[in-house]
Amino acid sequence: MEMNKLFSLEGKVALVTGAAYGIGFAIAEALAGAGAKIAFNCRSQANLDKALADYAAKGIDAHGYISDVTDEAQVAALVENIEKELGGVDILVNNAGIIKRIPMTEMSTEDFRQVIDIDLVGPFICSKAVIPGMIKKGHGKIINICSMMSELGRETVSAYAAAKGGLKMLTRNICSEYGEANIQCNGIGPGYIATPQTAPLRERQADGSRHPFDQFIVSKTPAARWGEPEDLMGPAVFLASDASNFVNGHILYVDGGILAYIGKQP
Ligand code: NAP
Ligand code: GCO
Repeated sequence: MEMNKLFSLEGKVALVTGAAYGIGFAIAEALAGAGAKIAFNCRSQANLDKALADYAAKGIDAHGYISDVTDEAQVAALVENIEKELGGVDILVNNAGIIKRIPMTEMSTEDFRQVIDIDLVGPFICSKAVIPGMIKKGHGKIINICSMMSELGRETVSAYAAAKGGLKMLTRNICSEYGEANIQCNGIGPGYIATPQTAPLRERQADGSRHPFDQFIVSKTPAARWGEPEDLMGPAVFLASDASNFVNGHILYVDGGILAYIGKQP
C-alpha cells in the first residue's frame, strides 16, 4: 500500500463549517494541504472576506459562502452551490459552534436553545444535507468537532456540554445508520485550544498574572500547555482520508492527555 495515497485527499471536496478562523480554518488548511478542494461558510461578509484573504495568503483557493448552519434553506443552498461549483461534498467537517458560559440557573432558555441549535442541530442539518450525495458517490466522511465536554461537565457550560454530549451520540448514530453506505462518521474531541472561543479563559489578569483557568488547564494537561489549532491538523487529515476507512463512530480526543490525567498535585 502506497502510504502517501492512503492519506491523500486529491480529487475530494471538503466542506468545513465555521472555518473563517480558529479550529475550522486550521482543519481546512490541513485538508487543502492533503489535496482537497475547500469550501467553508460563516455568517458575516466581513469574516468571509477576511478569511478568503487569509486562505489566499496560504495559497489556498477556498470557496466561501455566507450560511448559518441552523438555517435549513441556507444549508441546502450552500450544498447546492458547492455541488455546482466544485462537485458534491466528499468530506463534511461540522466545526461551527458557540459557547455561552453562564451558571445554569441564570441561563435563559433562549440562550440554552441557541447553543443546542448551533452546536447540535446545525451538525444534524448539515449532515442530513450532504449524506444523500455521499450515498450516490458511494463514499463519504463526516467529522464532528466534539469536545472534552462530550465527556466531562464543568460549571457554567451546561448548554455546551449537553450539545457536545449529544454530538458524540449523533456521531455514533450516523455511523450506525450510514456505515453500510461506506460513510464514516467520527468525531474529534479537542482539548483546550487557544482560539477566540477560549480567549476569555486565557486573559492576563490586571496584575499581569495568568488567568486562574489558564493555570488550571495547564496543570490538568500532561503536555503542560494549551493546544493550538495546528495540533488538530494531522488527526483531521487522518479521519478525512482513506487511512480511516475502517474507523467509524469513534471520537478521537486530541487533548494533550487531559482525559487520562488526574492533574498535577498543587
Ligand atoms: P471560534 O474561534 O469561536 O470559531 C467558531 C466558528 O464558528 C467561527 O468561524 C464562526 O463564524 C462559526 N459559527 C458560529 N456559529 C455559526 C453558525 N450558526 N453558522 C455558521 N458558522 C457559525 O471557535 P473555535 O475555538 O475555533 O471552535 C470551533 C469548534 O471547535 C466549535 O465547535 C467548538 O465548540 C469546538 N471546540 C473548541 C475548543 C477550544 O478549546 N477552542 C475545544 C473543543 C471543541 P462566524 O461567527 O463568522 O459566523
Ligand atoms: C470551556 C471551554 C471548553 C473548550 C472545549 C474543551 O469554557 O470550558 O470553552 O469548553 O471550548 O470545549 O474541549
